[in-house]
Amino acid sequence: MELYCLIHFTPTTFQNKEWGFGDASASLFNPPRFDANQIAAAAKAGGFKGLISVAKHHDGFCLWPTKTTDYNIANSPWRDGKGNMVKEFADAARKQGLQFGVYVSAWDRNHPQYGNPEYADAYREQLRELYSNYGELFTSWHDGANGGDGYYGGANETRRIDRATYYEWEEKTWPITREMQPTAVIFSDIGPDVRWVGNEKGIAAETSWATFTPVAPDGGKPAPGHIDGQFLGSGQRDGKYWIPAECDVPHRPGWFYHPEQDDQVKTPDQLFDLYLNSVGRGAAFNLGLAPNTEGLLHPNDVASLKGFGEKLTKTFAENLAFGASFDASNIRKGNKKYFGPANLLNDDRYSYWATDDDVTQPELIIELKAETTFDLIRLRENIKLGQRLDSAWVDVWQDGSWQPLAMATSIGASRLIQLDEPVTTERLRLRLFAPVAVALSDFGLFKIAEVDFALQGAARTRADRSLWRVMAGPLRGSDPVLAVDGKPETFWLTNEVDLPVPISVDMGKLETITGIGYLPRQDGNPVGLVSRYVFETSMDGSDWEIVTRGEFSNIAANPILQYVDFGKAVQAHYFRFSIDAVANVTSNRSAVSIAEFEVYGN
Ligand code: FUL
Repeated sequence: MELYCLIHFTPTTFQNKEWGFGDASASLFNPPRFDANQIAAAAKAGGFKGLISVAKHHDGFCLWPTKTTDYNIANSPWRDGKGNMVKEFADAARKQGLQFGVYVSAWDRNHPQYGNPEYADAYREQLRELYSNYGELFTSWHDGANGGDGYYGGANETRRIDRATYYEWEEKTWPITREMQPTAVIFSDIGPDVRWVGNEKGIAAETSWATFTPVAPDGGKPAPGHIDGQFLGSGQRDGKYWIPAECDVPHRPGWFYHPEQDDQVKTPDQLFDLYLNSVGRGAAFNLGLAPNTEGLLHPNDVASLKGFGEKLTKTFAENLAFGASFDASNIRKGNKKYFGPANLLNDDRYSYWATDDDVTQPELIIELKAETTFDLIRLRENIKLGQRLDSAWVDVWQDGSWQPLAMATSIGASRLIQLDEPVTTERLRLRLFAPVAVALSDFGLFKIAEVDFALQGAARTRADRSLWRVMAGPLRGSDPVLAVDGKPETFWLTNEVDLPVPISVDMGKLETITGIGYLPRQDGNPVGLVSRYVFETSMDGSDWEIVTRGEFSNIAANPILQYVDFGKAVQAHYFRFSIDAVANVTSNRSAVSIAEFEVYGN
């Protein structure tokens, strides 16, 4: 399918949070203008082929009237408690000709029995309900976040589970999917059908294999949220199972709608780059859509999806290689009809050019019908016969000899190679390298189309940092000034210290503050990512007042700028940001890091 969308919408949206704690009243959930058709039509315009409803996120609120918990849509005021949002999404998807799937978070921060066998049974019952009443599903999506603090029916505590055994994925849970939705692919960190690519940036590795052997960090049995992630992005050439990757990435910085991110919606060009780095590397592209509190996608999101769809349609409207003649160094059994290179130009992804078994490094000379300008090359293997190609090289005929133009590794279901600049030529050569006979289904040349697009909305005003003086106690580690130097690539990092760790700033003048921003380190290293904090202000540097405290959820998987809006203006001369907890660290000793810390005014 290559392209589909994932919709995050729960009471969490109405709290302007990323991860709901599980304690939001169901009465919050009342989007006055909710329209599943607006969302499905926008996805369709973007060229997407399926919709996945987050039927339940970590907060535990069920968007359908379930028998398994009272924390569900029937107890919200929306449609007078008679609504079923999963149903509305499913119907809207089908009306647009899109397939439909469900995401049901295994972690449930509301359920009183979370951690006990009763909850694991209830979770399976939730899957049964969703597998029964919404037609054929194309996917059942399981994320890896599991266990931690939550409301848990009022207990307000931290609950850890054994990720390898608690849900009995293979023994009890996935067999339900196989039985009730046999054509749905199961997505999770470990597959078994489609694997997480290991980041939430929308990018697969440059060399990317569909074959993969999942193992737990301790070398034992893996499970969602319990996997050695080092090969998630690239897969493994000698992997034991066929588990291609899916790249999930939100359209906005966060998965849920936050009004302050209205001007940070990814543009059509950015989406196209992600398309090249996901679909163009043989993976699927799953784009997160976030309805606002009205129950609609913001106009920026709608416009960007439309622009992306136009860019895809225009770019791929015509394969510029059509009409080319081919000269292949070998054709399997000499049978041109079944195995000849003319098959490269039809739309059938399973008709192909193949070589004899002992020809593993064939060449193809391509004479285009006229001089042609292109900046994108597409290669596809007949993926039913596996991912055979180690690499492909494209050369161009120039001044009487072949000059290397482009190359790619691990071709797979689809490989898109963008050139640094457009090239004009009439004559090309393709060289393929595989350990076995090749089975190439597609050769395409395209010119990337331009589309007009402008985001609406003004950016926030950042407070001036030139007078700031930073104090962070007598800690070893890098200079805390790096946290406020305006350079996202540098960061303050301490040695292991007792939490909480405060960093305080004398702003040098009186400021009016309406929000703060924490940018986690951007080098990909997960050490020291702040997950809980307290923010205080002061007029004199000795009397402090708490303005806000909270959690930066999902920071390890998606380390983006964390913006906190106070919903009011606060006057201060000093502020103190205390780091209470760090992602993936359970003890109260840890290193902490900050790439940038900002305060915002009106
Ligand atoms: C993650 C979750 O923790 C995020 O909130 C989001 O739902 C993403 C798609 O999966 O694991």
